[in-house]
Amino acid sequence: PPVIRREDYQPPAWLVPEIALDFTLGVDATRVVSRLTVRRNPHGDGAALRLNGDNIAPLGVKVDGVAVNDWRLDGADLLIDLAGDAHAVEVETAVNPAANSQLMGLYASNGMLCTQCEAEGFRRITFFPDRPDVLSTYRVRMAGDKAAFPILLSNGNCVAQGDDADGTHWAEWHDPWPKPCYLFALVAGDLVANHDSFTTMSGRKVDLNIWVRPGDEARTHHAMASLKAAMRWDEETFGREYDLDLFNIVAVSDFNMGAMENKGLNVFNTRYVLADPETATDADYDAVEGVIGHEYFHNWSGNRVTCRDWFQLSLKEGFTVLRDQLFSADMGSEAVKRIEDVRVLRSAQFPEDSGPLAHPIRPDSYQEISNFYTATVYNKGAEVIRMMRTMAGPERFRQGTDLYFARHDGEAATCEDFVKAIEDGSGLDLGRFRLWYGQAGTPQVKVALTHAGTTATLALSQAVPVTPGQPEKQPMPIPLRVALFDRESGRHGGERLIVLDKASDSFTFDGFSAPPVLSINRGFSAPVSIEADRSNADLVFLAAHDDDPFARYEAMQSLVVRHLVAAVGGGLSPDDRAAGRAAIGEAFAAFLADGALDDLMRGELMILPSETYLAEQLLVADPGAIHAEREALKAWLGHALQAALIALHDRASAVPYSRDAAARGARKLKTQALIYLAAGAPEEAARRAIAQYRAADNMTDRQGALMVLCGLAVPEREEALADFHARYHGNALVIDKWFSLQAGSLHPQVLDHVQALAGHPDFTMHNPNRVRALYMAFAVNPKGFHVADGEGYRIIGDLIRRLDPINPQTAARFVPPLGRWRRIEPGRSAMMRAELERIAAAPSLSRDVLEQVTKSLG
Ligand code: HT7
Ligand code: ZN
Repeated sequence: PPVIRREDYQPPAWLVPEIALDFTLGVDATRVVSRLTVRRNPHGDGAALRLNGDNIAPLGVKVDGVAVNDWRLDGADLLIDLAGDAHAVEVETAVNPAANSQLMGLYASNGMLCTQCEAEGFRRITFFPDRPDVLSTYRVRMAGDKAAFPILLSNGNCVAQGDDADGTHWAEWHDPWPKPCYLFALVAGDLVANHDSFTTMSGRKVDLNIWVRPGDEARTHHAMASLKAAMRWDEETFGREYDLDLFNIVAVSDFNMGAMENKGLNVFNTRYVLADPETATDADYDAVEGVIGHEYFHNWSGNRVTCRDWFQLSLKEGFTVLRDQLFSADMGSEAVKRIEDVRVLRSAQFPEDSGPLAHPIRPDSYQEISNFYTATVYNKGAEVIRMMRTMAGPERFRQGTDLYFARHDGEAATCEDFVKAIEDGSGLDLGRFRLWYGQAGTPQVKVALTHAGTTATLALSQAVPVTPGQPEKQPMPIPLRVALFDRESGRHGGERLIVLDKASDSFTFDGFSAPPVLSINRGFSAPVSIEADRSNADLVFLAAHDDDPFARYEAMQSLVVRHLVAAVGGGLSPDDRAAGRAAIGEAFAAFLADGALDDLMRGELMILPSETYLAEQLLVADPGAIHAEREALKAWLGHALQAALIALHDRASAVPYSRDAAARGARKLKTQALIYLAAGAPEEAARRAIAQYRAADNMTDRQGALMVLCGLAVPEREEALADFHARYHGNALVIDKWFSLQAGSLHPQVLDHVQALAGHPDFTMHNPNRVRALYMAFAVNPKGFHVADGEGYRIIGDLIRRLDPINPQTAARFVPPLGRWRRIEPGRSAMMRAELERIAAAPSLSRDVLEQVTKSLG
């Protein structure tokens, strides 16, 4: 497949200021007439009008009202030579939504019609310059059977509608804001809405609708509350006001990603809309709030200011992730949110950055853009902008974002435009900082603290690892929030922000009569790996005393990582092992009993570093050994702290259900306590888990208990699984949980379970949520995926081959777990590679899977 390169960017030869679309809707056949007003771009290269297409054919072409035949196809694109500088071009196409299993373009989902156009889906509907720097105003007319499609929606405002005598009806929509075609949307179906309204800061009333299938309305209240909170928050925090009189959200059950920010008509995976206590966990509620916020915030960061080309994807995604992270932090616990965000970064982005698919947040080339909707572009992208905010401070950062929005409103901008606006608005010098956009790899920072007289000296050095296509790296500015603690008082004299902008540097701190304890990268101020030679005693001290909650969590994680990495490497004597466990146990006991901690934070501190993150710490990892050592530590803690864990479980179980922080904290603790008891005292855990399951009046408790039972070979497991399936039969999102819990379990027969579930009548390869529920839960379950005989790799390899012809985008997302082979011990590594080769040898692979597999083997 051709490689698209950032450096080859050329402005479009033709602009399309206006487009009118006319849809005659049908599930099996939809006709589309598209009328474009085209204007030659004075900055273009004078070439023919290129209208991209994919899997469509032109049924008729007119130029200035006259049918023409002198168009030609170049691959899937339609080329028309036009003599003048301005023309009206009309093209007719037909599509079959029911046959669209890729879920890109116009497709059918449960009898409803909907679109997904980002990144390149619009070209599967009609011929158009499908690139984000061509902005048009849209007028959309759609007509269809009123009984099948009582609701007809598109972007902007509904300007006219009517009924026809033959049982069809029609609607016309107009969006006054010029937009790229990836933000176009159309929805037609039998939907009901939760209606509400919001008055903006300038006093304009906006009608809000969340559209769902009949019967689901009662589960939309949290989404609506989140939307209104997001609208207010963006006004208060970023000065951004909504700009239409109507905002529609539609929930669909067949969707490739989480949601889509189409102008005025967001389309959501049902997963991020529907929530009630009976069917959604606390984590599900948080995800709904976060994704509703994310898509809403795109109205400015993405829609009003869009991307010049897809290499700039992080311009909208990195910035919008940062905005949704700050929003969620403000809605709940800032500390817990930061810990969760860093956990996602470490488990999803760090492995990407150290593997064969590593790419900068602004990639230089791609074959299939869908493969670049990655944790790097999204989450590391957010971290990079967060660093600018940390260095500028929130007020000066806001001056930068104000300038960015003012300068580029209505434009298709670049990452460089963003950095320049932050630089000009905030007064920061971001000269070398721009390297963060172009260099892949997680910087490794080595830290040594020495002490002489009353001065402590912090010596730092950095190295950015080699990544594919980038053999040499330059040092980057790394902002580190640092505090030095006095051991006696347990306090520090103020935090300092230092910026390491060279390969190595040192910083001095005065006024210490004794060696202080170092707290560094507080709040995870930079997305780097820190290697600091700190004693267990120092880490236990920080886990107990650090006033930065993230640093407290980090000290705990470091203590465990260090112990487990040494244990896996075989470098621990029995005495060292006992000492390591004792230190961890001491820190655990301290925070379990710490009355000053809230339970949400206590629950975070209880979560051990993931096996993926532990594997990241090793050049070559043995997943079996990592799993065994981590489980052994859990068992030791579960046994050693049994009494405290039981007391915790009892205390938390007495808290009645509510959505407040204390009750959510209690629910989090209940499941955490069960996890440790399951490892150290399985009979006690099984007793408590089934009791928790039976007594549950909410999904958090029920799912937590079932998760623990799923990992135990006890009869209560079957009872709970059968009950859960019967209770929620027909509720797709909850049945997804039923699949995931089994596929992600610690049960010794997890592979057999996955294979049996693939043949379950509720399983289908055509619903991405269901595929992910079974197979992604399995692919990220190290116990199952890395089983020593390679069967886990075969399961995922087979899935990729079978799913690729149906839904290549989703299939390609399963390649990265196999792509880790270079960092895995030789036996498993060879089997992972062999599986990739088997996929590569398949007769016809999509561009999506081919790119990921070739790069993973390369
Ligand atoms: N901007 C949206 C991206 C998206 C997407 C991309 C490729 C294929 C399907 C997709 N659905 C949504 C989502 C977001 O980041 O807000
Ligand atoms: Zn986004």
